[in-house]
Parts: sequence; structure tokens; C-alpha cells
Amino acid sequence: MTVDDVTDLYREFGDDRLPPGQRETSKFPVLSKGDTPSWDPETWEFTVTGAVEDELSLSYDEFRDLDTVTQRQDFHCVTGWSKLDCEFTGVSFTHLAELAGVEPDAVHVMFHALDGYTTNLPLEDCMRDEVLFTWAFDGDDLAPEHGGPLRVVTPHKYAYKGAKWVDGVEFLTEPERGYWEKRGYSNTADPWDEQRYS
Ligand SMILES: Nc1nc2c(c(=O)[nH]1)N[C@H]1C(S)=C(S)[C@@H](COP(=O)(O)O)O[C@H]1N2
Ligand SMILES: [Mo]
Repeated sequence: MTVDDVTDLYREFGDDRLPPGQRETSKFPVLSKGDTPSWDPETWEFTVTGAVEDELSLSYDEFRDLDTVTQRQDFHCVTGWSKLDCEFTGVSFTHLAELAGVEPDAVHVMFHALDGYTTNLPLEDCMRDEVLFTWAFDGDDLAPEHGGPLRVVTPHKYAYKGAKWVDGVEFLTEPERGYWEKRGYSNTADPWDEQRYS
């Protein structure tokens, strides 16, 4: 298995790998708005909807059969901790977008999750090799409290932009706001510019 190290992406945004106001931790704290939702591998379904040529609906096995990558990434939580060198395995956003065929008028993306959580990003912030739908962390199945069976990781943004328990991605022709973006957290969430609150 090759591991792609993308921990140098900070150079695009700032001089320091650790964004301002962040403290490094070796722990992996859990931050969820509510309880960890349960899921059934038999009925779990991942959908790609909205401004795409082919809306997709994938079973868990079908999703796991997609082309896979493993990357070493950093993880920055808006509450002030960062976890460096996390190894995530999964499917890249760009690969999924390619499979569905993004319509030219798509400009924005909403992620949907089993607990009702949503989070949004401009399409160009999603169309990066580092944005993954991941089911494994450091070689083990992603723990349920960290978003198993499937979560999004966004190492160029604070981690609330990465939906745990993700089961849908919706391509939008106009920006919309997700759960925390409607409740005072930054819509843009750049850790190197300390965009924590709006
Ligand atoms: N579905 C879902 N995704 C979510 C959340 C949530 O409550 N529900 N919390 C977000 C927040 S605020 C953070 S900081 C990260 C935390 O991920 P972790 O619990 O794996 O550390 O998940 C994000 N994704
Ligand atoms: Mo968070």
C-alpha cells in the first residue's frame, strides 16, 4: 500500500504547519452534535444528487469497490486542537465527482450525514485530491464515534467541514449553509486565517 503524504498542503495557506491558535495533540477527541447514529450495512446507501449528469446510489460494498487511496494528512479542529499525521484510506471526492459527472452550473456542495448533520463547501474547495470519503484511520476501520462507516476529511479546512457518517453529497447551483455554518461557525473555515466564527 502506498501512502501519499499531503501534510505539506499548509504551504498554500501559511508558513506554519500548525495553524495559528492551534495546539498539537496525540489524542483523537470526539466532537459530535449528538449521539453516534447506528447503521445497517445491508441497507446503507450512499447517494450523489443534484447538479450531476448521473445521480448515483451506491451500496456499502459498491462504495468499497471504488478506487482507493491512502493519505497522510493533518486534522484541525476549530476548538483548538490539531492532530498531525493521520492516515486515512478511502475514495477521493474528485473520483466520485468524475463518476457522477458534475454539471457546468454546479458551484457548491452540501454533505449529508446519518445524524442529520450537514456541512457545505464551494465546489472548488471539494475538488482537491486531499478531500476524501474515508473508512479507515491508521489502518483500522474508522471507529463509529469518529464517523464510521464513512466520513469526509478536509485537511485544508477546520474539521467541521468533514461530515462524519456521511451518506450523501449534493451538488448545488447556489451556495447554501450547513448545520454549524447556520449557527455561527465560519462558512469558509480556513485554519491558517483563523476563520473560526462568522
Ligand atoms: N455527521 C457529523 N459530522 C460531524 C460532526 C457532527 O456532529 N456530525 N461534528 C463535526 C465537528 S464540529 C468536528 S470538530 C469533527 C470532529 O471529528 P471527530 O469527532 O472525529 O474528532 O467532525 C465534524 N463532523
Ligand atoms: Mo468542531
